Amino acid sequence: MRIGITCYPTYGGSGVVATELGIELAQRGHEVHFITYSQPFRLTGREANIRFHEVSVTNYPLFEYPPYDLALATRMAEVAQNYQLDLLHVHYAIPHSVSAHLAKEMLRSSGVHLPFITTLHGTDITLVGLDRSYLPVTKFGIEQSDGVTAISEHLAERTREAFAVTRPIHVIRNFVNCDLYQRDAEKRATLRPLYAAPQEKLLVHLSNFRPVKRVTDVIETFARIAKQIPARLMLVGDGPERSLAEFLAVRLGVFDRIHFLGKQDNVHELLPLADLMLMPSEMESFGLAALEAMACRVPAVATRVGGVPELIDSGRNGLLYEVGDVEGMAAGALSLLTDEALLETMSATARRTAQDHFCTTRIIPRYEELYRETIALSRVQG
Ligand code: GMT
Repeated sequence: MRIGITCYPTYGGSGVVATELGIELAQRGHEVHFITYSQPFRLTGREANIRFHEVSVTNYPLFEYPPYDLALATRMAEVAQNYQLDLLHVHYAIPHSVSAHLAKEMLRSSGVHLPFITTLHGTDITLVGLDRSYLPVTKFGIEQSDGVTAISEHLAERTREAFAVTRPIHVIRNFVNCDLYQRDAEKRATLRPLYAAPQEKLLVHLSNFRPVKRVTDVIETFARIAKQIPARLMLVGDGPERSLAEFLAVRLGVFDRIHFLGKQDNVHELLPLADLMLMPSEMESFGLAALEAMACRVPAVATRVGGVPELIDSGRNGLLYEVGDVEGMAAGALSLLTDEALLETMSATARRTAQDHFCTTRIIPRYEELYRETIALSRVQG
């Protein structure tokens, strides 16, 4: 198949999922065209079967707000026509589904059919999409899509409720490449000493440091852990809450125990070095960061929100707490970090969960199947 993919190409779970999906599809022999405003950060640009088409927005003094959505629709239509795309798959509803709809209508007048699928990732529904100024257009984009997927049952349900959507929403959960994301004893022995001494436990948090991630709860939890046992924390990512996190780390006396690593492209090399992940988010429609950690045998201490319970079964492959319960999260983390056998069992179960349910080998065929069905149906409907 020839598939166009549009996403936010910079840091963020939806961009990661879209890019990894494109890479996996290309490896399976499909021709993949990324139509985005910059090259997705996990792409090297040298992958076979993948092309990148940049969307550039022309500015003009009259435009206080340059019309990105229109430039995107135009580029989608051009790429679809020039490369005879079978389908467009957009990630994050706003504005991508509306631009895709416009592109589809532009092409229809020249007799070209371009079905499109929208994947909902979370904040496009739970935060941005619910804003009154975006709600009607988000609903419209979802309804005009030829296929809709959501990354968890929770998100599918929220979408049905909030937007009164009656059309089918296919739940296709986040996935991880279990060959890339795994613990390698040799690499761990070489790299772990860069971040922690042998007697120290190593925790990790990975996010875009937005308020919804509650990075300050990561610091509060870690400070309680570091009071009891020798421990260090790797903070991977960057964003608006970083200075607040640094300020709190200084105030709680743990700044020198924390590695602020900023944005990193090689998270599959960093995650396996840790013993435990902290993900105390206010909301997570799935929690891709926890899945990536679990594939590397790193269980997560997380919050019982959104789609997280569809991934973490508390007490078996991780631990779940209420939002803001930093005392509980610290106590839970300590109970694992001070019991080698328990941590080992939970680490193995976390890896097995990733392998049995969320590996690319299980999830990618579901997207391929949906693409085939959608293309076939759109040909019948003309
Ligand atoms: O979490 C973010 O702030 C980024 C956001 C995105 O859309 O880029 O992530 C969402 O999509 C991820 C991939 O599907 C999910 O794993 C995250 O749980 C989801 N984030 C939220 O729902 C807050």
